[in-house]
Amino acid sequence: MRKKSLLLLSCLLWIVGSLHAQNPLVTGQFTADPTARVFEGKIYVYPSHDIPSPIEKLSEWFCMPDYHVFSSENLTDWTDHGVIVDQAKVPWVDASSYTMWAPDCIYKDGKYYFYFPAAAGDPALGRGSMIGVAIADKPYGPFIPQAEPIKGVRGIDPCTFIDKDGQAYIYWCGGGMFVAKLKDNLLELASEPKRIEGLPAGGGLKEGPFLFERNGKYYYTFPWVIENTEALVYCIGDSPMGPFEYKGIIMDEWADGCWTNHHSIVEFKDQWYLFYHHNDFSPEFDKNRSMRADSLNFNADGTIQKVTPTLRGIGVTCAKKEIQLDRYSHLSEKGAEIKYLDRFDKFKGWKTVLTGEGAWVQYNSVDFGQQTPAKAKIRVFAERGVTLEVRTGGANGALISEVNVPGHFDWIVLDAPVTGKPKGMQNLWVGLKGNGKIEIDWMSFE
Ligand code: FUB
Repeated sequence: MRKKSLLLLSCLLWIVGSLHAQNPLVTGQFTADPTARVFEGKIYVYPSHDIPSPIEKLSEWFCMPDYHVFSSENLTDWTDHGVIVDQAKVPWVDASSYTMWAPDCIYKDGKYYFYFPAAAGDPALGRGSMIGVAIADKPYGPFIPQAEPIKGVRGIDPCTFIDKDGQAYIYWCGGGMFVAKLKDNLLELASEPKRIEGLPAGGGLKEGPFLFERNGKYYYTFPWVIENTEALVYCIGDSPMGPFEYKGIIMDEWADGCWTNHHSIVEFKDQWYLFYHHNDFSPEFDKNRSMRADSLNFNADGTIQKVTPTLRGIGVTCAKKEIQLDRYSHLSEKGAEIKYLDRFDKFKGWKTVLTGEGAWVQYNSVDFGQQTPAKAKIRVFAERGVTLEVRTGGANGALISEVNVPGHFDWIVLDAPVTGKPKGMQNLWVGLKGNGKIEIDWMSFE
């Protein structure tokens, strides 16, 4: 049911889709701390917005001026709805602080409530980060900010949750991990802040709480520095306010030194997804991050299966689109590498470099639709002539095209006849026939 509907949408929507598809989900700007919600039958993602700092004070730190919201119907094509809240337009926020860290959004009674942290401009409101609310009639705004932050809350990373009985809760961190009940207006605390009980001891910082409910159990999830960088971990409890019992790791710490991770977990069309972030477009500076998503699965006892981060991510790719093979599902052990297309402009993305016999790349879940394509198109760079084999279903799958690439000294887009009859959803495999070296940007079919 889920695969079928995503499959249909993948080719219908590619013409209007405006943004990148695999991991990271968005290119051309940084997008951190993604909170994904399902509103009006679509996924809406509310990330924070890292920028390279225009002010010296924050040149080595987080610099976050505003929020965009992104939506997708098919998990492949993402629409950027633009800026929804800006530090310069919230009455209580210090407009030069660049402190708009991880946000959240929930729906109640026809309104969308967007929660965001920021430093206040007026010291009378308090020092450090406060949490404000902006309200809209639609998930993409326009959002009208409240005049003042929520009283009684100091901290960052708000997460909100409305239980089946209608009671709303807010979670945040700041000198510990806290929860409080919210009043019906979702703008004021209805109880004193309470420290979350049952969290694991030891390690380093815990932050970024995200709570969701499944089968009557409450999952309290958060990033935690167990050793070196933030792992995503979870606890389970019988009440939204805890106590919770630690259950384990959802995603391991980043091995490459990116210090933060920040996530949300959402069910969409019968599949659960983990949204998180990594510094894909900024490998040398881990405060410029990009949001990603991968599928998340549960065991029969309700525990969460560990998620391995992938580049392929989620969603089906229409065969008519530029298929970015460098966001691969599998890569040969020898002779295959992924590199930036332009190391001075990383938003241009990546290329796959295949060197020597037996080098290949596989990209899963490509939707060929019901009409067999007549030709393949491929953007490549090869100084000497090579031949590529294109197959569906892996190295031993059906050969659908052989692409003879002449030697050349610049990137070219080549056409090659499709001799096989690919239809429906396929895993695409591209490998070198014989020896040689080739760089591939993308391929598509028409
Ligand atoms: O994005 C700024 C901060 O980094 C977030 O608020 C934390 O959760 C961490 O991701």
